[in-house]
This record gives sequence, C-alpha cells and structure tokens, in this order.
Amino acid sequence: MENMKTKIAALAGEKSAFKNFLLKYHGERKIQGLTVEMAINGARAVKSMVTETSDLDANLGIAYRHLSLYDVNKDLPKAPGGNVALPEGAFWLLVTGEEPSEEEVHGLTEELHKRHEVPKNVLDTLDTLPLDTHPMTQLSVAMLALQKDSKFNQQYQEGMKKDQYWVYALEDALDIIAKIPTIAAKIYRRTFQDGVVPAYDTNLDWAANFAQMLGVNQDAGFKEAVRLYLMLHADHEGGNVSAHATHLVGSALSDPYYAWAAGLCGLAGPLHGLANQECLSWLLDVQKQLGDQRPTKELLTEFAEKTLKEGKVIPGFGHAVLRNTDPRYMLEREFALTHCTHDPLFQLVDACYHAIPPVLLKQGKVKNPYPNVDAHSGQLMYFYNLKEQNFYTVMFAVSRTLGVMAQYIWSRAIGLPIERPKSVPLEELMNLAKKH
Ligand code: FAM
Repeated sequence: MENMKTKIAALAGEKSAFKNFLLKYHGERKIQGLTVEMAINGARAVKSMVTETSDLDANLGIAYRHLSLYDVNKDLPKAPGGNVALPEGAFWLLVTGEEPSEEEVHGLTEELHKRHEVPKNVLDTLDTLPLDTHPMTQLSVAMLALQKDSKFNQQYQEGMKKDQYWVYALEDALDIIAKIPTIAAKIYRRTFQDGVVPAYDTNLDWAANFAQMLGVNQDAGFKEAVRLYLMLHADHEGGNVSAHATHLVGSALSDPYYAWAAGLCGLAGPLHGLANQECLSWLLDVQKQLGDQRPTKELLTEFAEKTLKEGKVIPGFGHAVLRNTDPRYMLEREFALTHCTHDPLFQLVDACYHAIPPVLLKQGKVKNPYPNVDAHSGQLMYFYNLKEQNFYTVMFAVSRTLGVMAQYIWSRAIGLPIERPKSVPLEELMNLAKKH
C-alpha cells in the first residue's frame, strides 16, 4: 500500500494548499444565492459541500475523478477473461485520482485479502440477532461491532497529529473494505440460506470472491455481474443521504466505522438505498399481471398509462439530478444484452426501456423521463438467483463502502472541519425573507 500512500501524500499537500488559497483569497465570494425554498426543501442543489472523489453531471451522469463511468469501465483493469472494470480499480481511482495499472490493482486485491479476517466476536454478535432482523440492521450492527479495532480511534487516543489523520483513515478504510464482503455473505447465508458461508478464496478478486461466498450461483457471469454492480454503485458525490451522513459523523472525528454505520442507517431508507428493491417488486408484479403475454412496447405503454392514471409513480424512472438515461443503467443494459437476452425479466425491462419514456414525456411534468440504475439492477441479481429483495440494499452498501471511505480519507487529508449549518425556525425564515 506504500504506492497508494505516496500518491495520496503528494496530492494531499497540493489540495490542502489549494483549499487554503481558496479560503484566503476567495473565502468571502458568493457562489450562489440561498432561497427560502432551499432552506425548507432539504438544501437540494445548494453548493455547500466539498467532495473530491466524484461529481454528478445532469447529462453525463456520475464521473469518478472526471472519468465517466463508460471510460472507467473501458479503461480500468479487468479480471482475467473479464470485460468489466474491477471495483478495486475504481477505489484506487477515487482515492488517488489516477487510473491504476494492472499491477496496482492486483496489489490492492492482495492487500484486501490480507485484511479480510472478521473477528469472531463480530460474527458471534450477528448470530445473536433474530433471523427476521432486516439485513441492513444486521450490517449496521456488524459495522459497530467492528469499531473496537479502529486504528484511527486508537491513534487519536494516543495523540495522533492532524497530518496523520488520513493515514489511519486509510488503514480503517482498507480494513472495512476487506471485511465487508464476508460480513455481507454471512448475513445473506444466515438470513436466507443454510447459514454456511462458502470458503473465502484468495485466488479470486474482491468482487468475484464476494459473489462466490453468497453461494447462489457458480456461473462466471454472476461474478462478472457482481464486479459490474460493485464498480457502478461505488460513489455518487457527497450530498446523497448515506454519503452525507457518513461525512457529517466523520466531521466530528468519529472514526470510519462509526461514520459508515451512520451512513448505512441512511442507506436503509426507502427513498434511498431501498429504491432498487421497489423497482424489482414492480417489475415482478407487472410480469405476473402480463401472464403468458409477451412484454411488447404496446402492452407496456398501456400498463404505464394505467399506473399514471392511478396516481402512482413508475419505479426506476426519473431522477432528482440526472436529465438523461443513467449511464449505470446503460452499462447494466449492455451487460444484459450480452449475458441474458433470453431472460423473460430482461425482456420486460427492455420493453419498459422503449415504452415508458414516451409515456412520461406525454404526461408532461416529469423532468427526466428516462430510466435510472434501479430499473435494471434487480433484474441482473434475480437472473443469477439472488432473489431475496431484502438483501439488495446490502449489495448496494458493499459497493458504496468504496466511495464513502474514499471520501472520508479525503475529508481528513484536506482537513475539512466539523459540519455545522445554521438552522432557523420558520418564523425566522419569514423575517429573513422580508428583509431581502
Ligand atoms: N413516474 C411518475 N411520475 C413521476 C416519476 C415517475 N417515475 N418521476 C417523477 N414523477 C412526477 C413527480 O412525482 C412529480 O409529480 P408532482 O409534481 O405531482 O409531485 C413530477 O413528476 C416532477 O418530478 P421531478 O422533478 O421530475 O422528480 P423529483 O426530483 O421530484 O423526484 C424521483 C425524483 C427519482 C424521486 C422521481 O423521479 C420518482 O419518484 N421516480 C420513481 C422512483 C424511483 O425510481 N426512485 C429511484 C431513484 C434512484 F435514482 C435513486 O436515487 N436510488
């Protein structure tokens, strides 16, 4: 990991100097006007945070360090015989700002294998939870149970200097990334299967080993689907609920375990990580109603119009920021077109892809009529026999660990302070509105 540390150290100096320059010479400059609406409606689109790792463009989608996901997938190292970028490579890119070599990604995979052992007390803690505990609750509990081994926390107690914060944040980040697949697989196996987790295999990459430990499918296609999923969901700027919760808690210098445990609780919300689960339920329901009929564009158009008439939203379509088809959706679609065109559920997803945007456009009020990633991910998991929808947010969480940990490292590397926005009562907002 020395190579990764050297790269962060060099960049951290540069970025910290840049941050100080901005504060000194442009600190008073206005970049946006605040409105009453912004204060009431969750500060949406208010440019009030710094996140180095990724940036969301309304048309191009999320970029990992200025690289579109199409380029990430094309340029970053692949597994032998594979066609999709390895998520370890995405983490390297998010952390260092550079595209990694094959050797660097291989070295990172090896490092994660070395750190993968989950302490017995954490596995025992999971075993005390009733089997009907939601998988996301289990994951949050496990994250807190791991916290006692935080190197960041230990060093902090011993008087760690500020310029060392990111070094131990990186240590904890690598430990968390290394251990989370085993924890997630344990949660899956104990909740939905026989409780036995297939053996950890250090010959596989991070994602393929995770796929194997889930034990639902030995198909090479599933390993590749999990690599793609974990690479695509890794990071999505800093303002979404889970990233922001992680950042906020981390800004109090709570260690990465505490911070990500807070983020996981946010990810568990139905308006955030749980959305992909709802999309799959909707697709399965449509499939049931279609019965033996082939899902054509005409039938799906009728179906979508009926859903809108009933005053319901069509899950998987629209986005708060994006104004185009989500590139993550397009990359999953490309994958499905290669690996599962014969799957009846994919044929339904495909019919939705063609039928729904025109229906939403005709309705006239939706700002983005195109599909987001959640409209596809469930089909891929379901196709490979990972059918328990309550587990899907855990898949999302394993992936998002990469992004929030990269963000945590950078928040400490450039010395971002504790977050403390000013809140006001509604009456005060009224007074402020009258003054301006
Ligand atoms: N079906 C029907 N109506 C929709 C719609 C959809 N898929 N998407 C938006 N609308 C409606 C929306 O309800 C609103 O109606 P009202 O003015 O009557 O309240 C109107 O169109 C304008 O909404 P918008 O500005 O285009 O979208 P928002 O920024 O308010 O909301 C979403 C964005 C994602 C919450 C919304 O598009 C939606 O509910 N989509 C379906 C659920 C979904 O796919 N969620 C997953 C989102 C995913 F990207 C994620 O973050 N995990």
